[in-house]
Amino acid sequence: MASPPSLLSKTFSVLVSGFVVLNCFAVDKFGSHAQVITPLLPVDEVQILQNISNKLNISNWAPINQTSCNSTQWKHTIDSKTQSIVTCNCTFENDSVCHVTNISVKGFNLNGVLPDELGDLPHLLEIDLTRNYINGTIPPRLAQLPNLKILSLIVNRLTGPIPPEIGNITTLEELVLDDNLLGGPLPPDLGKLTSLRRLVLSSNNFTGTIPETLGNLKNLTEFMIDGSELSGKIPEFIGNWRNIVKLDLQGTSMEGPIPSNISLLTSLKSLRISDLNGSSSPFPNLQAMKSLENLILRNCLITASIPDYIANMTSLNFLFLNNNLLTGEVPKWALNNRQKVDLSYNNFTWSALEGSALGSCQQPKQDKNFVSSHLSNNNTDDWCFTKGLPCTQNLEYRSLFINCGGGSAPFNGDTYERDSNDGGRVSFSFLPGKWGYSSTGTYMENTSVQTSIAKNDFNLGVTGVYETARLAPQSLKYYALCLPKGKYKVQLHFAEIMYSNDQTFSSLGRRIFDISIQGITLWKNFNIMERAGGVGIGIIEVFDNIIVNDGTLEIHLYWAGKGTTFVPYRGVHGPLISAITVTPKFKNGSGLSVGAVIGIVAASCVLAALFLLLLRSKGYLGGKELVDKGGTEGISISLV
Ligand SMILES: *[C@@H]1O[C@H](CO)[C@@H](O)[C@H](O)[C@H]1NC(C)=O
Ligand SMILES: *[C@@H]1O[C@H](CO)[C@@H](O)[C@H](O)[C@H]1NC(C)=O
Ligand SMILES: *[C@@H]1O[C@H](CO)[C@@H](O)[C@H](O)[C@H]1NC(C)=O
Ligand SMILES: *[C@@H]1O[C@H](CO)[C@@H](O)[C@H](O)[C@H]1NC(C)=O
Ligand SMILES: *[C@@H]1O[C@H](CO)[C@@H](O)[C@H](O)[C@H]1NC(C)=O
Ligand SMILES: *[C@@H]1O[C@H](CO)[C@@H](O)[C@H](O)[C@H]1NC(C)=O
Ligand SMILES: *[C@@H]1O[C@H](CO)[C@@H](O)[C@H](O)[C@H]1NC(C)=O
Ligand SMILES: *[C@@H]1O[C@H](CO)[C@@H](O)[C@H](O)[C@H]1NC(C)=O
Ligand SMILES: *[C@@H]1O[C@H](CO)[C@@H](O)[C@H](O)[C@H]1NC(C)=O
Ligand SMILES: *[C@@H]1O[C@H](CO)[C@@H](O)[C@H](O)[C@H]1NC(C)=O
Ligand SMILES: *[C@@H]1O[C@H](CO)[C@@H](O)[C@H](O)[C@H]1NC(C)=O
Ligand SMILES: CC(=O)N[C@H]1CO[C@H](CO)[C@@H](O)[C@@H]1O
Repeated sequence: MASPPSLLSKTFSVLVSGFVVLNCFAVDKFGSHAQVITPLLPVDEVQILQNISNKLNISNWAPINQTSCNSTQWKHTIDSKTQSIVTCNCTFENDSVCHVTNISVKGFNLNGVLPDELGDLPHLLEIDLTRNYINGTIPPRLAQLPNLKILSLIVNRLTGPIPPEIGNITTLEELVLDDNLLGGPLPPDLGKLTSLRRLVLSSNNFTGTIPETLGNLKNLTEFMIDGSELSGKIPEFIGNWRNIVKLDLQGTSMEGPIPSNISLLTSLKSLRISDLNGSSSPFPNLQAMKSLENLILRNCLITASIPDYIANMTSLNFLFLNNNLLTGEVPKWALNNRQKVDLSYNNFTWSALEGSALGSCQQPKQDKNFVSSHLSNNNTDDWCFTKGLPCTQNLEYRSLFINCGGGSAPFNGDTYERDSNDGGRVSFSFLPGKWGYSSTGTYMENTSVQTSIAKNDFNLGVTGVYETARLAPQSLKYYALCLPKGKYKVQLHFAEIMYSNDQTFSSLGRRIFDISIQGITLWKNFNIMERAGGVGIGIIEVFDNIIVNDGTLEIHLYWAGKGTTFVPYRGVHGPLISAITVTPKFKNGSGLSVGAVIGIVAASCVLAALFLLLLRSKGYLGGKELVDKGGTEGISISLV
């Protein structure tokens, strides 16, 4: 990947934008000879722009003067994601006066502070400062802008709340603030923004409940609040949003059930809800959503069979209903069509039709994942489609070394096995009787990024097993299979290798996922960079005394919607792991006298896990003193 452009770079290519938005030169209609008048920016506007430029640390606008509207300095386009364009409307006062209408500086790594002075340019229609390194807070003074339509501040370092004053910009059509560090409750004043079409607040730290007033936003087409701490029930008033096309509620702290009036949202093309708390719910009524393209209801406690009408949704491309309590049989159409289907981790019953129709455990069907989706089945070859992945071979005493995402590699005196299968969409892979993984989800926002292998794009100095890693968009489960009963030590090796180590937007990634082993959540909101103290640093998380009872050891890394999703490009999120070590804590054949101990150990495991979570929530375990930055040996967490 090319290094991000620098404003100072000498090789900076300056392109004069092909579309001329301005009419900066007007013809004097009354002169006998046409005379060219240069329309000018008012002097005070020049000063305001100078101050904005200083505060944002924009070097390529200079020099700013009254003729800047007609300056090449104001039109740099490198590519669609990297451009700095300021446009003016020069038709004021008989085409003699210009005012700035659009400020769009995207992908330039601006490292200044968001300036109040943006509120002093009353003709502004658009402020777009996507993908920079800007800090500060959202200025309440923006509420002075009587015409603003678009405020887009995606991927920056902004903190603080959304000021209630923003609710006074009633012309606003797009408020797009995802991938920042904004927090606090959402102001009820946002309900006054009745022209709003896009409200995108994902990947921030908002708290509280969604204000009732948002039910007034009848023109909304997009509402996204993934990965925030927003809680409460999913509000009934979403039924008011009859124009909504895209509704994203993944990884919040909200509760089900999904309100029944979701059935009214007939324009929906993309519905994505995940990780609901609360009680189980029936399948929401989606019958009228004829245009649905993406349907993701993941980990939503849905107890029902899949309704037949889904088969009639001809535009449906993604059907991900994994990690629910779905019952009945897997519908035939889900096995045969061209949709991407993930029904893994459910409670389906086996039907005589299935078997080969599901694919086989060694040869997955393209774009389908049915791992662990059935309560039982009658065919030992189909073991991986049954809950718990029962061992159908002999139990075998052994250790396991996996180089996730890489080839076979020696490391710390052991040989780590190859795990370099990058089938892209192939979502599971098993060596029967040995080990395997199942990956769910898709990088939906960026269909070109479908790799499941992380690349060290920024040339971070990582070595050994840390050079490569396996990635998953949502959930990654590794299984050690057919292990004898007993206690095992699990070591998980991590190094963040997808973000840069500099002061650019590519360094602003926050990869956050949960770690569970044997179904017990041992880390919520695990962040490799935070634990290791930076990018490109290997750490090992050690989990001692993991109990295997029924042959299978399950390591689950799970993206619950938290963290950034647009750094360094759209779609990057989800668990990443470099290597896995599993070693038995007993000697081969040394009499597995663990039986009696298991109950006690299991109980203390739960207690220890709860204790750990408590410590984490109190901040005691977040400290860097536990992390050895110097080497690859990291902290050790002992469960018992
Ligand atoms: C620009 O900033 C300077 C220094 O902070 C300040 O004195 C001046 O009033 C500002 N001008 C405008 C037009 O905001
Ligand atoms: C402005 O940005 C340049 C590099 O882009 C940096 O060297 C300089 O320190 C920044 N200035 C301020 C005041 O932050
Ligand atoms: C404004 O700046 C441009 C360079 O961008 C320069 O060519 C022009 O002479 C300046 N105009 C005035 C009035 O200073
Ligand atoms: C420029 O401003 C005038 C007056 O507000 C408005 O009528 C016109 O549509 C604007 N032109 C453009 C291209 O936005
Ligand atoms: C913005 O970040 C700079 C360092 O990059 C820091 O010096 C400054 O205090 C921060 N300003 C605000 C308002 O957070
Ligand atoms: C919004 O505007 C109204 C009337 O213009 C004003 O009374 C109110 O104080 C403003 N609210 C905020 C939060 O600025
Ligand atoms: C809502 O959208 C419609 C159709 O685009 C438009 O006519 C109407 O003015 C919008 N309402 C508001 C309050 O902006
Ligand atoms: C999110 O907010 C909570 C408190 O509301 C705070 O403890 C936490 O540090 C914040 N996280 C981030 C990433 O800002
Ligand atoms: C699906 O469409 C077919 C043909 O249009 C129709 O006969 C059938 O009733 C529909 N099924 C459901 C469950 O809506
Ligand atoms: C689903 O299966 C799990 C066991 O895997 C069981 O505990 C649960 O009761 C089942 N739920 C339903 C609704 O069948
Ligand atoms: C599975 O086996 C049981 C008992 O052996 C039998 O009753 C049942 O019909 C079989 N189910 C299927 C789907 O073959
Ligand atoms: C940079 C820029 O837009 N320059 C334009 C200024 O106006 C003259 C006359 O209309 C154009 O020829 C330039 O291209």
